[in-house]
Amino acid sequence: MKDSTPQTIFLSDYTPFGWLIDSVHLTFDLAAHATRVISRIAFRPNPDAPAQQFFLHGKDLTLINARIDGQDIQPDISDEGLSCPVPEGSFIWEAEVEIDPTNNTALEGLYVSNGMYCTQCEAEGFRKITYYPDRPDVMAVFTVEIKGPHPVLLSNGNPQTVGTGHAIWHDPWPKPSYLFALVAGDLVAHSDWFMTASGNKVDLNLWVRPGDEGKCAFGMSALKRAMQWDEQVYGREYDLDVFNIVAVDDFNMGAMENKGLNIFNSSAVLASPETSTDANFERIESIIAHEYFHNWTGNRITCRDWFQLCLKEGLTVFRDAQFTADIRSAPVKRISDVIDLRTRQFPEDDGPLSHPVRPESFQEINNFYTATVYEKGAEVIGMLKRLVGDSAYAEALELYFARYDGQAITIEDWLAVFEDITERDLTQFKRWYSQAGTPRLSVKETYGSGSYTLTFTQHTPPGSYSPDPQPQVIPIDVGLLNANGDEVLETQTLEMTEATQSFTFEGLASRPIPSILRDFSAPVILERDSNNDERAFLLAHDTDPFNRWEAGRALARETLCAMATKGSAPDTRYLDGIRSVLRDKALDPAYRALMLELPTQSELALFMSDRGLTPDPAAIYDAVQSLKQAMAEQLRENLPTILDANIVRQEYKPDAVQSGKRALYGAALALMSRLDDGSLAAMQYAQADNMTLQLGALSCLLEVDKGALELGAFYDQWQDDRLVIDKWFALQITRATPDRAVAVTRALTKHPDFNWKNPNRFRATLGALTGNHAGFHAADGSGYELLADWLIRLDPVNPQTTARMCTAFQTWRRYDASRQALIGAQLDRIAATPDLSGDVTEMITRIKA
Ligand code: 0A1
Ligand code: ZN
Repeated sequence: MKDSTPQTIFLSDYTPFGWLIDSVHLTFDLAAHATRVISRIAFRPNPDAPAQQFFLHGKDLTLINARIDGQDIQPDISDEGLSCPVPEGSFIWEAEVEIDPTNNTALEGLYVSNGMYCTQCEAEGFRKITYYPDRPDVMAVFTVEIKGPHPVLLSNGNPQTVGTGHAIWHDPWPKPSYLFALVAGDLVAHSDWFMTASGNKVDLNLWVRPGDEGKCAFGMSALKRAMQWDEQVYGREYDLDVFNIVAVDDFNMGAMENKGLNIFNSSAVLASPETSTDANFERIESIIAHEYFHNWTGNRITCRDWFQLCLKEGLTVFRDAQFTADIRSAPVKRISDVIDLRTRQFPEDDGPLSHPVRPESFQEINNFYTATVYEKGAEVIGMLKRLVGDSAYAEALELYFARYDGQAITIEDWLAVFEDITERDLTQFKRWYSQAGTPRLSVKETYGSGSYTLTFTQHTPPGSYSPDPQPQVIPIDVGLLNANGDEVLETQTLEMTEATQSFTFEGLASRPIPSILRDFSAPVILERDSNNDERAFLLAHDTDPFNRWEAGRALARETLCAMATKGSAPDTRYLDGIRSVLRDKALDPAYRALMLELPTQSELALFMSDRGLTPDPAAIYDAVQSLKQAMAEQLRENLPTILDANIVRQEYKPDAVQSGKRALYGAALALMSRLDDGSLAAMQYAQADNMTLQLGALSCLLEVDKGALELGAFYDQWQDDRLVIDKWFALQITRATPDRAVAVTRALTKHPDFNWKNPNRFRATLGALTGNHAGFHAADGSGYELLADWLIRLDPVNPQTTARMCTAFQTWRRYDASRQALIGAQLDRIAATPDLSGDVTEMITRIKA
């Protein structure tokens, strides 16, 4: 169905809604194609709002009847909602609408997935359920009655009456409509309980399809650990008698924090050692924590409008990262987050989709659930904490919860608690929220008679959002080492506020070696003209684990760039340095595994274009392959020992210790496969009793062009497990050589299991192609064409997932003229598609701009 022409909405146009809501009563009579929703809403005038016409959002609804104070009315109905005259004081609104959940393939509003009814209302899905002021600043207490022939009927809050066929739920906490949820189906629960610090017993249920009961234990344990952590670290307790989580197979995102009833993509909650990798377990743990933490940062305190999305998302990502760092390894988590930031956020901030952490205009809010809002939003909070210190941060958060509980607020309100606690002026710091683009930070140094000066210059490339970027406040963590590798200056946070600024350190016996931007203290690109000797020195000696890893990464980037552009040989300083780190048994295996990982090919492409070079995807791919081969040769003598020391013989546990060993084992196995033609990997594949090893071994085999038999056997073994088959789809594409990636993807789109309307399967296939850098950028444009074909096909079914996947084209201006022309042609073809959704129209328009 065609969306109406997209309209641009501006932050500066914010006006409060003219009414407050005292209560909402909803009755759902569930039916596959004709669900009836009856609403009864008590409105009263909002004394703080300007006079306005009464307007309720509503989309794709059939209005059966509407009444005000018991009198039938005939409202004016448009594509976006309805309006009508209303009494001057309080009044009761009643309406009955009909909706068709079965034909709701967009997975927004009320829809059916595998026979189960479920909802997704963030950001603006509630308006597809009934007429309502569907905006986050309208908070209300909901009572929900559900009628339907299902054994399990769930909604937000606490149950009042619950049974097959009928249930009533009451949520005592006022909430915006985007946090509404309803689930009905034939589900089974994995149940447990949690005692809060103040002694309230909370029933915990993880609801799944029959057959998935065996995949719940880990999610439940993660939930309990998150609940305890939020009490201990943030003093936040849970506030209802029950907490329900439901797993659904068809879901556009990872999960959703609906009050008391979180709904999860099954890939983000179901886990077992046989079917899930260590990375899956860790992701599940962090998503469960993330959604749970939203109960305070998002639900109790919510956003005034969608421009403030980072208020809840940046803070909640920051909190879930703290949780993972606390219960696993802090340096490993930090490094993984920076890799992720560079892979997803830096390219976004560097291209046509660049926007500030708090955007000031949008057409479709669903297009702003981005790495900038989430991950850069979390980085901004990390900088704030670094600048004010841990105890001021803790005090500010206490004040935040006390002052704003039950309110819908803005970034200004958030910053106000920091200003009040610290008496700092955060006006300049606020630019992190309003300015787009990644700052480049360059460094010069001078040394003489014991005095050492670092001079920093910051520069943010102008973009359409920020044509004239101003200097930002950048916390730069610095430590100094002497030539023996001893630390002569412990980490200090330098606070840079000017475009160019110098910092001097006195009393040094010799010229130090600086370790700059320790712990990645700010989301910037450090442009340091240091040489590879200095990088090799820091790789060997830096006392900051992040910067030690970063030195290796920088060396890898340099050598790969030289290999790809000049045909240079691999830098021996890199190979020697990596070998020393790898042999250092004092270092955590997970950390050593990260050291063996090479920069992603898209990271290298950004790195090259930052230096004014045009990245050649095929040359980058070849460079990565040769460097991996050189690493394998270099480590030939060491690999057997490393493999032997890191094989896990105990019963499988998805904890940090075991998964770190498996990560190092897997990285070593990949190198070994280049020396033994995959024979050890084949043996490990045959013996594997957990998915980490099974999939890891299969990946090693495919990478050396082996594993055809194993690939077939894997399918036969797992054909009934949809989440494992997603991995089977994705791995073949990820591991395909650039010349075969498009053909492999095309063949898989013809596979009987390619259920393309399921977002997970679509992403496992087309998403995997976009992640195969050289394959997607095949010089003949076939990757672009295949993706465009499928985006055009998916758009009428699921515009939101289609729009997200358009981001694969965002970096197009980086590449050569021929590739730009090929991508441009596909963008034009998508744009010319009749009845293109508003979501995709906005994305394509921005990408082409
Ligand atoms: N708030 C959720 C993510 C989410 C956002 C949008 C959705 O539909 C458009 C669904 C989920 C989170 O941060 O986890
Ligand atoms: Zn979130």
